[in-house]
Amino acid sequence: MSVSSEQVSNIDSPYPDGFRHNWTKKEILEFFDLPMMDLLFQAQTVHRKYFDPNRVQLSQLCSIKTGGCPEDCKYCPQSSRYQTDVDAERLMAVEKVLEGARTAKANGATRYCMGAAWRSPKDRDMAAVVDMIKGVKDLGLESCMTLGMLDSDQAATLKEAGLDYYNHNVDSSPEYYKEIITTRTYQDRLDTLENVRGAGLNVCSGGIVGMGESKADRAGMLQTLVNLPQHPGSVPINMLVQVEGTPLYGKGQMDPFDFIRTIAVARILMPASYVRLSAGREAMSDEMQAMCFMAGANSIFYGEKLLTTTNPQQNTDLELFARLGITPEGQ
Ligand code: SAM
Ligand code: DTB
Ligand code: SF4
Repeated sequence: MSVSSEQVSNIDSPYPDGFRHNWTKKEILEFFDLPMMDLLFQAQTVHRKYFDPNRVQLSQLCSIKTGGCPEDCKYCPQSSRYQTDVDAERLMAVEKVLEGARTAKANGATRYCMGAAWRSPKDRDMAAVVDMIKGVKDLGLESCMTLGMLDSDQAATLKEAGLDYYNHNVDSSPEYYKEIITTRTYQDRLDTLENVRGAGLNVCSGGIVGMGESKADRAGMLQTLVNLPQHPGSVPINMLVQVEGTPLYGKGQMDPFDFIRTIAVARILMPASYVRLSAGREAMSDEMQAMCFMAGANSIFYGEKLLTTTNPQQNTDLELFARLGITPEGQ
């Protein structure tokens, strides 16, 4: 079975991007079932049409409000329902957040992603959040926030403040999602994405693999993302970071090739989107990461910390880039 890369775009597409937004699960599974080398070749071919294959974008995370979250996401160390090492903290002071942004810029990141362990932002938090966005923008960095569910007024406020991207992941397939989170529905997530799009913000949305889901679930997650009215500009693909105390701790490790396949299929389906090799890189070998870049990943989280867990040292990443001949975007 071979699938031509021409199938990803369609000149008759009613969508302004010219891409397809009507993929069936069966079609997506056909990509997953390709021999690995054929899949990688197709993904590289698509990737090279839209991007320089030797450039990777660097995003730096900052946890502006850590822990104490009322939600029950079974993967998350920040939920107050699980006993983890994460202590609940208050919203960080704006100046502290901007200090982190200056360091991120000095280290070569081009996007600063601020995350809060909230179900959704409260009115009382919005003034500080707006100041953070303005400050990051003044530094000439792209700004991204992930604060939980947003209504359309909140999305408009963030847009007005100058926010570039809003991250809200679908996390898994509609079916498997119910096994992972019960305190908000899949539809709630889609509604937030609609509010974000409606406000004119760029969407960053992806999910997590390695939570015990099936291949069909991975296909279903990508199906949700690709069939949105607009492909998300950024698609973070996280490999579950297993944190002691969370219900998903102790799940068997997934086959690394299945992770790489997910990246490759995301690349083929959403040719012009940034596909981010996100959480979980510390558990990956250099060779696995290189295969992810070959599969079309062109963005990473950079810096020693994700939100609450560790990420590879900057020097380690820069050495890997040098060995692969990869140049960070903006340099
Ligand atoms: N609280 C907000 C929300 O959930 O919408 C924003 C922050 S939340 C930590 C952002 C995303 O991080 C989650 O949707 C999930 O995809 C990812 N994430 C959280 N914990 C993770 C873990 N242990 N491994 C991999 N990804 C994780
Ligand atoms: C995303 O998709 N992954 C990031 C970001 N968006 C907010 C978060 C990863 C969190 C990993 C676990 C932790 O450090 O707490
Ligand atoms: Fe809360 Fe977000 Fe963690 Fe879910 S993923 S428990 S909403 S911080």
